[in-house]
Amino acid sequence: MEGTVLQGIGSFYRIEEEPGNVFTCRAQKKLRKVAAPLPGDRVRFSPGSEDGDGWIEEILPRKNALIRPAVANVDILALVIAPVPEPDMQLIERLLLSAAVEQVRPILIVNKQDLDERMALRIRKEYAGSPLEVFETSATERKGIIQLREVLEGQTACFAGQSAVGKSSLLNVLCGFSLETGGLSRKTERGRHTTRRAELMTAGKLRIIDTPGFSLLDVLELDPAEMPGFYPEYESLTGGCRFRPCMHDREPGCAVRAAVEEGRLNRIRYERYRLLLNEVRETWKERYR
Ligand SMILES: Nc1nc2c(ncn2[C@@H]2O[C@H](COP(=O)(O)OP(=O)(O)OP(=O)(O)O)[C@@H](O)[C@H]2O)c(=O)[nH]1
Ligand SMILES: [Mg+2]
Ligand SMILES: [Zn+2]
Repeated sequence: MEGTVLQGIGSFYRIEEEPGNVFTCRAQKKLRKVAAPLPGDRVRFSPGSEDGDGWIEEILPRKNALIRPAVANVDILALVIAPVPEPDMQLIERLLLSAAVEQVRPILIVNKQDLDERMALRIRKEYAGSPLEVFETSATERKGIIQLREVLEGQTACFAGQSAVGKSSLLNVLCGFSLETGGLSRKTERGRHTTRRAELMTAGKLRIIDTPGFSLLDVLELDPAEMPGFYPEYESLTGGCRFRPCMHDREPGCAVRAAVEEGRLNRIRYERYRLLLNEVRETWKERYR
């Protein structure tokens, strides 16, 4: 049989053969050594005689796969931020880059608009000129939900972001799910990691993967030389740079930096780019030393 992996629980996987027909199977060690099945994966499996008895035989070719969150075959990466907990925008920058590398369309959702509307305005300014789409929502006041539903319909979308930004709350409102939601820890002002595992769920025309919030950072393996290509608004100016190729870092006569100096490109986002470029360089060096 063929089906889609909904969720992995230890060495068990829930696989949907067709809507409503779900099997629990294990993955052979041999297979897990090459690549562990991920939510969103299409797999070939033998269902076994009883539920939990079956085996995954093969992972079918992937369209794409993200490392963090670990999901496969997604069309949209919906990154959720909120005024609280305070966003780690460098983390968002890293996720945006990983989406670009895997050809996943990223969108940014600024949730909890009921608490503070200024954050979304600031973010829009920072990403002006980039292809990133920004949405403003409030899960508690059910605002911005219709606009969000419009882009998600017919797509497989993975929701990701720090713990307690409201990913599960948004999905409850969007899809009529009743996922568990949690508050912030009073001491640390951080999320409590309410969602424990990534899970693919369907509601009408929406296919959504809810994921646990993260607070740890992951590195990204990418040839630094490729990085400017993932910033189309920088790439369009590259013809004016003195050096070819130009990483738009410290090179003299860089047209991108000039645009930042003259206020035509956002400085905050540019500084994030340079910081991330340095991270990517470090990782690359360590790997190929
Ligand atoms: N004021 C306000 N609170 C919200 C909103 N959306 C979610 N919350 C609250 O934020 C807290 C965290 O919500 P969750 O939906 O559990 O967050 P999550 O991103 O799924 O968190 P993890 O599963 O831990 O990754 C809960 O107390 C929600 O009630 C919103 O739009 N406005
Ligand atoms: Mg959650
Ligand atoms: Zn340049």
